[in-house]
Amino acid sequence: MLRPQDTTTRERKNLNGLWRFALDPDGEGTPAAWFAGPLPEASEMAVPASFNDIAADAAVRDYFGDVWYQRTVWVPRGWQGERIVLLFESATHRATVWVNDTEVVSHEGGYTPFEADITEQVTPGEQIRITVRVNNTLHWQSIPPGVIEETPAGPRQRYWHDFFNYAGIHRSVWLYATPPAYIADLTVATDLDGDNGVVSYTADAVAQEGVRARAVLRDADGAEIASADGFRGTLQVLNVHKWAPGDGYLYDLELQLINEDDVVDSYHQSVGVRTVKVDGIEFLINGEPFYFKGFGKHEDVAVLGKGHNDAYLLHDFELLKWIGANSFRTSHYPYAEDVLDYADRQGIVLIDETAAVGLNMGLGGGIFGGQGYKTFSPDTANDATREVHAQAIRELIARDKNHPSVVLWSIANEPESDTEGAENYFRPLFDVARRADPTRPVGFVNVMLAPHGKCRVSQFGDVLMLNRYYGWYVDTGDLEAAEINWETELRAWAGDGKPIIITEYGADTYPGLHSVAAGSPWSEEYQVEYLDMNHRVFDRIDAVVGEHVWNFADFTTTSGIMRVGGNKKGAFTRDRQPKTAAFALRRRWRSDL
Ligand code: BDP
Repeated sequence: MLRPQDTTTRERKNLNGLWRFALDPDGEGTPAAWFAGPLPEASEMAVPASFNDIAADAAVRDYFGDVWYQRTVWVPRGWQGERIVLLFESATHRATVWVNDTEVVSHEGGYTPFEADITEQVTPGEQIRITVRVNNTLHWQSIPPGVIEETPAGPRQRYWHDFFNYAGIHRSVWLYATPPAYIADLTVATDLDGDNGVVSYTADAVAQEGVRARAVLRDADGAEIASADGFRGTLQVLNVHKWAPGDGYLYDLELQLINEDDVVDSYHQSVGVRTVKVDGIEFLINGEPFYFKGFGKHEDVAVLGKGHNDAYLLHDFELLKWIGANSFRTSHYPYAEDVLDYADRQGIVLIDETAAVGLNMGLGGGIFGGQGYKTFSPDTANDATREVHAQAIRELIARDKNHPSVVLWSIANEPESDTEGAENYFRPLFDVARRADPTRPVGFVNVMLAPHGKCRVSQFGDVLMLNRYYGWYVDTGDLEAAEINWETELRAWAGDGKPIIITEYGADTYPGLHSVAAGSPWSEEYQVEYLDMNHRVFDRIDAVVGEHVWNFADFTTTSGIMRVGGNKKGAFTRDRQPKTAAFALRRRWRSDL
């Protein structure tokens, strides 16, 4: 599936704005066919946004089940004879869509796009009604998982990940048109050959008889520098300007479908020419050792929840630049595609993660209240869950494969990984990722409960990604003990001979809480002492090739005795003001100051 764009042969219409909206707590909408007419008793809802925090109403905020979105739209009258497609960049966690009275598509998974060819359902120049049933319930066969538990006060949604279950239509919705013969997919891979670059491409087309393909590569100034004929081919880039961390130089690859001498479809793909390789304990970008400096982030802001917002996108990247970060992880789900496009242009490096978070009942007991479930079993995370997980990996890679910023796939965050069930669950998922993308390393993020010697899944990864909280969840307030214990564990991992990225380390910090007493958890001073201790350990171990502080900014979670208005491990507050630790990180990461 290609992202909609305007080209000489394509046109798109953005459907963001206010949609009609209704909760459906009694599940009436489907039997009563709410799609067949105006939504009854509808209010209005912003798209893109999470619906949870828009209304000042706990019943909306904590709602789970079906919600309905609806709007009408005029199909542009110039689209006669074109193929017309309706695309959602995401709907969390699943959706079914109707155009007028006809169901056109259903999709599982809250963070990847889906589309429907609606050419047969529409007439250019006429109005259509689009109705979407979004469902945000988490269960054992969703990624991420959850359960509905009966309580004396009624059913409650429980889940085991540490961020709020924001839901709704979080990203753009598009109506777009292509010619009937169209480019359906395009994959690029790049390599370096001395001073020159190599761009290989493969295209799929739904083509009419006699249509041929041509690829034209242009530099950032628009000058044509190479071209090739065919649905697959290789282009040489003399004296290539490489894509590199901090230098988001992009070429433009235009793929054309040509009938006789007419270009019948044209699609543009930006291309960053770079290589990624793991070699021993090194993580190489363009053959040079790369050290990850940055954060695990979240898509999480006031009012919008997980709704994409361009102003926050730019501001967050400005703060990354200010603090000297060169990378982040899209914890704990695929982010909006605008984020990846911008990372490409900014030369920010990404670890790209699926929404497989909370597959760990060991953690459920300690932090989020006793659960009493077994993670992997026929009744809990099972073969059907793994198939949904596999599909989430395929869809992530299909969507993000052409982004030079993405250098590493993370197929899960902190799953149970010290049992036979975990080993059996994960082994084939690594194969799924490698088949979908043979060009990038693959890993998963290991949890403290599965330390070196116990973890049975890290053997499958090209890179070790570790989340550790020595000095926070263990050795709380005792950084001397934490330093010894952390270094001991890390040295054991270093013995595996793979590069290690510390994908999480962090301490909750209440902004404005200060203490002159060393070792005072929650204070701004303790966050700095805690980070300093971690950095001393990392700097002593060669295999450590990256440090991602948890978290870039404070974020919203479910309520609980461990959370004070959310998770407060941010270097920045939720409204992006720096804590003292932000200045400490800036001093460490900015070599130019
Ligand atoms: C890890 C999780 C992350 C949490 C973090 C924490 O990967 O989602 O928010 O720890 O406890 O367990 O702050």
